[in-house]
Amino acid sequence: MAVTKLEYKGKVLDLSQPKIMGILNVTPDSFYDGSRFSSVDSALQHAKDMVLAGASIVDVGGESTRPGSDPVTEEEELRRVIPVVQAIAENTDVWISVDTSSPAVMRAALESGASMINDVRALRRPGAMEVVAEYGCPVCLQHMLGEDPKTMQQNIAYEDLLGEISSFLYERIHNCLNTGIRRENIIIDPGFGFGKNIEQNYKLLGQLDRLRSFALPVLVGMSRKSMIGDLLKVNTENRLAGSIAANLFAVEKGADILRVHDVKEMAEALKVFMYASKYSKQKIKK
Ligand code: 7PJ
Repeated sequence: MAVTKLEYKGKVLDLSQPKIMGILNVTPDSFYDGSRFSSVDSALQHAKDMVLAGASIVDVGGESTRPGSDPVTEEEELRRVIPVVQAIAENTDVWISVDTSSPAVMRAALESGASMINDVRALRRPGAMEVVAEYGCPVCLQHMLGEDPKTMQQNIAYEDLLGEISSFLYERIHNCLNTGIRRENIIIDPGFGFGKNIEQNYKLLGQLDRLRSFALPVLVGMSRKSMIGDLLKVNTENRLAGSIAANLFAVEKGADILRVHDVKEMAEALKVFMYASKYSKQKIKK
């Protein structure tokens, strides 16, 4: 049976229609200024703005995973992320996701009101899988070639891109189930830009429907990434139209959650796209 909703502590996230996850970076070094907030008040305000604009999920991240970035200490990540999660949980009803690979940050975030863990390393850090199993929360498992954003763009080679991404996700899902994480709580993400060059990113997008065989919700993160910028030859400020096009294409191919910086524009584009698809003979398959 396909998973079409997420549930945690009485909160439900309906995935019968695609949903928008707004990016909230609490890092000093994210690649796009428009998603970066340094005070708790401004971060909370941006979260509220994204909810009003149509975000169903806010994804709070305190560690930059841009290619080549340096890791932050766990203490620093906790200091950046937890007050923001607390503030959002106290002041809104939105589904809060935390973009982290650290078991300590996961635990503290879940204690502070987060509803979901988003891990670009797919719970590979020792202890991470156990924390998610213990709390029984939803988790997004993302594919990344290797385990380190500092080196993931080196030696990019696949014999069978979609096959290798699927095998990786299959292995992580299997491990999660063995650790006590329920299948209903698993979301998968092929990890655009995480150890993939431009052609590989577009091949992945073009064949995204192959991930449907998992019958699990699919999350995609392409917003303002280099796969858009390199094709259009534009800097991060000028990647909105391209990002929207890529995300709508992903919806057509079965994406359930769109992780984006520009919530209002994405929500409007998605609304028009979904409205037209009501009349299409070829339904967006779930
Ligand atoms: C992703 C992410 C993504 C998921 C980032 C950026 C880099 N989490 N965190 N999927 N990307 N699940 O936003 O450019 O693609 S950070």
